[in-house]
Amino acid sequence: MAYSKKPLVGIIMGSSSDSRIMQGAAEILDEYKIKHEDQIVSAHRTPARLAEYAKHAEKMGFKIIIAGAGGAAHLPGMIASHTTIPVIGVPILVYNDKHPKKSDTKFSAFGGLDSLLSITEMPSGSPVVAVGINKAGNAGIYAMKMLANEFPDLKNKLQQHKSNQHDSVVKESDQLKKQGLSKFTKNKFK
Ligand code: C2R
Repeated sequence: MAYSKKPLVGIIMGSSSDSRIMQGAAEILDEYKIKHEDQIVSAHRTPARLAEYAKHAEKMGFKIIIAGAGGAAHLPGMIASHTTIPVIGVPILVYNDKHPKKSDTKFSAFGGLDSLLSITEMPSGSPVVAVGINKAGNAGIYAMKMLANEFPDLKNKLQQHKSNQHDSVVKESDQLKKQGLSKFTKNKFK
């Protein structure tokens, strides 16, 4: 069962290169049948479109916006300045393979800390929450938690998610105990 006919969550990202990370949020929402709409919007590259997107998000009635961006990650903060919809920021460790020959420019020089700080260090009065660097899946889970206030069935699903996590840790611990650390590690990471 889907929770609504219309999307409840808007997922945006600064560039197509972020899609490999941001799909982690979509995976979780899809698993729990929460509809989302996905777009590329950049505060830097498409500033007018950013303002239009905020209006679109309000019109669509999105409950949450998940915004991922790397480097000078102004997208989450700027979208938050255009709307009252809560924004969850996903700091992205820039991996730019558009210039494969310049291997030293592939990764952000600051390892994602640049994006994290750009997202979290908002001025007083304009908050954006953020998950860890590249942790788009956590943004999906957090969005579910917020939606569970409105859709009680999602609370049960979150409970189930927690209990699955618990069971998988216990299962691995049993294997580790049985096989011993060396054998377990060789098998797990072969
Ligand atoms: P390219 O791979 O397209 O060069 O983008 C994107 O999120 C991406 O991680 C490199 C990085 O630039 C980021 N970007 C932003 C914004 N727009 C694009 N941080 C923004 O408006 O905040």
